[in-house]
Amino acid sequence: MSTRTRSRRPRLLVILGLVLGLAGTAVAVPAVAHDELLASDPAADSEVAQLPDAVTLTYSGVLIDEPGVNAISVTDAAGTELADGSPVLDGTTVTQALTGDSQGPITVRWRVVSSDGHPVSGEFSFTAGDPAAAPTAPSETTSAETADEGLPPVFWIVVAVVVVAGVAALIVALVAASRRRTED
Ligand SMILES: [Cu+2]
Repeated sequence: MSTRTRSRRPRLLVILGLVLGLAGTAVAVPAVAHDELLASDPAADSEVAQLPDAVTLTYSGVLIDEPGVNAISVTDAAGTELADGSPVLDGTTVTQALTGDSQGPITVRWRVVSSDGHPVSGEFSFTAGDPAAAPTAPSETTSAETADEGLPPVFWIVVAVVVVAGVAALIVALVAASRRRTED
């Protein structure tokens, strides 16, 4: 009978481990919330009379400023790159100078390093001038390059779940081992 009370304690340990693991995940998830794009000029899905001299993106936090980590690509319907030089970072805003006078749908793809050190990325578009005057895209589809390098928040949630599962499996294995020892 004494073995039953002894084996109940490891089981409690497993439950405690799982609860702590899950609590850790719950705490980690809000910390995973990266800075997000709050606004842009031109605004997403807006129409402007002509291609502006620059696009400005405003984020929810002060971005990390290191050479080459922040990148903004601005392309017209033909896929021509309109960004002129490197983006200029000032606290929570990034300004990318533009060149040319492209009309029609303009796509802005951005990748910046969030204040928590994680790369974040996204894209939006606006329309400049006359949509009918948009340059036609080359026949080969270039939409395959939309896969961006930034790790989505889901990745970190999956990592957290895997870590929790690993710890739980370890605890279960240790409990099983100690139980085998008590039964011998
Ligand atoms: Cu983050």
